[in-house]
Amino acid sequence: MDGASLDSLILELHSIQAVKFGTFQLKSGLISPIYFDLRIIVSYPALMNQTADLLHKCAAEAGVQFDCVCGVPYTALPLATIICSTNKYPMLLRRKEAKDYGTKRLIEGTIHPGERCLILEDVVTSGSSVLETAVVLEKEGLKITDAVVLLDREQGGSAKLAENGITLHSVISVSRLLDVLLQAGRIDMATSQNVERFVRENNTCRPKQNGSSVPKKRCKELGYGSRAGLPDTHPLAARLLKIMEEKKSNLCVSADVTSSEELLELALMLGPVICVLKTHVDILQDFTADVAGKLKELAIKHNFLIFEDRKFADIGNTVKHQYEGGLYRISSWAHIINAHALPGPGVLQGLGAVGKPLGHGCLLIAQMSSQGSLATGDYTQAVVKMAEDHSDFVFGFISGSKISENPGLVHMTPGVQMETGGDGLGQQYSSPEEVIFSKGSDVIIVGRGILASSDRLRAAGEYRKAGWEAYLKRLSQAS
Ligand code: 5BU
Repeated sequence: MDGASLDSLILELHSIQAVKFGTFQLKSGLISPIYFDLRIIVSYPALMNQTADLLHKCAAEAGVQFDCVCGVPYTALPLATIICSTNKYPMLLRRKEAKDYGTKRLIEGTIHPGERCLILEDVVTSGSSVLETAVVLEKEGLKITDAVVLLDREQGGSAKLAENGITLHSVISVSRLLDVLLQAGRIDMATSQNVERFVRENNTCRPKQNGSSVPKKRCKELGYGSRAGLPDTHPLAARLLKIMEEKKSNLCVSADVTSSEELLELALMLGPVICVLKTHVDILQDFTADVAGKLKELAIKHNFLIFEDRKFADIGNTVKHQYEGGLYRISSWAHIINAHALPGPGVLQGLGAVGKPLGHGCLLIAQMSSQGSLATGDYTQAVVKMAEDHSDFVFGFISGSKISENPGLVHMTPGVQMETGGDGLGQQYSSPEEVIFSKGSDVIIVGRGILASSDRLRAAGEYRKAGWEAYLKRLSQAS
């Protein structure tokens, strides 16, 4: 989806106070620092059209197949009307209450049992309103496989729907909304962090207890978007998984260049097609704080995360200084860092003291792509254990394959090229298909496979396509 129209929609929603910050008591009794009142958009016809258009594009880009559309009453009803009228889809109208006279129908419109109905919603928190509507439609013989929502509060709704066989596609995530409003100076950092904390601590989807209702369809493997909504997923992993789902990209480019100008050019050019940009800041000849600032701006503009591949590996006190201070002040611009587990948990205590309050996260290096690496077997297993013990800061691994069954953890794999082989200096390459489909990793990290190409944008497009197709193949084989 076009990032610029998304950002303009977010700013517009904030301008008309459809998004408010303060202290609000929710229906559930919870006190929330953010409130969405999207009912107000009916007073802004241009915004209504823009919103309807983005909802429609969101479903289309996800390749959702459907025969008719039904909005969850009430806010989504006019939006469903615009989408159906503009794109010539039959619509179904859901009543909140059955009439106590006449037909007593809960759904108005012509129902063709067996058809697929797409559900539309304005805001999803727990997913229960979408589920209620799905139940009513299913009673009429309709098939519900997908729902599209304008705003996902990222509090467990998508996981709950996934458990019930419904894939949720969202136009705006709370994390994106906060980024855009922060960047535009509409909110300050404290407000953004307060909302992030609230979202993290008030996840409505808890793991099912034994004996509770059995989901209709248990997915052997959840998609990136559903994993983002799981209660135990670290907020940064959730943000990354959402970006991957939104941009249909599991490509991290390894921007191993030595000039800052080239680094920024790469970020500008490849930003739209990647989920993460990986740096080695210490190979830049001309790094300045200004470069980091510009990189951050590009990350917001093109919705990717920055990963400094610093591989911290010292005692806690030292890594704390290396992360926060020195020439590079890594913690001020990198969302993601990585660390070796070799020093023991102290390395995470030191890094976490700096990174946790900033909402950053760390990947533990569990395996390496280089020939003869000692990070294998028991060492790798011990790294998995260390990650589980520090799940408030560690959100995944650098590894050659999937090494943890926890769907909240992200696996990122370097040493990827279309042509397998090596570089003569120990690097060993696997293909995107091998890494994502056969080995079950989540993100391909590609450096020279893209950088050495005379057309880097085209090469990145090819890696993105190969990585995404391998992921879709994996999902289709699992279900
Ligand atoms: P390449 O050009 O795609 O080979 O670059 C790979 C990048 O990933 C490079 O920046 C390495 O430092 C980085 N890397 C790796 O190749 N293997 C590993 O095990 C780890 C990082 Br950890």
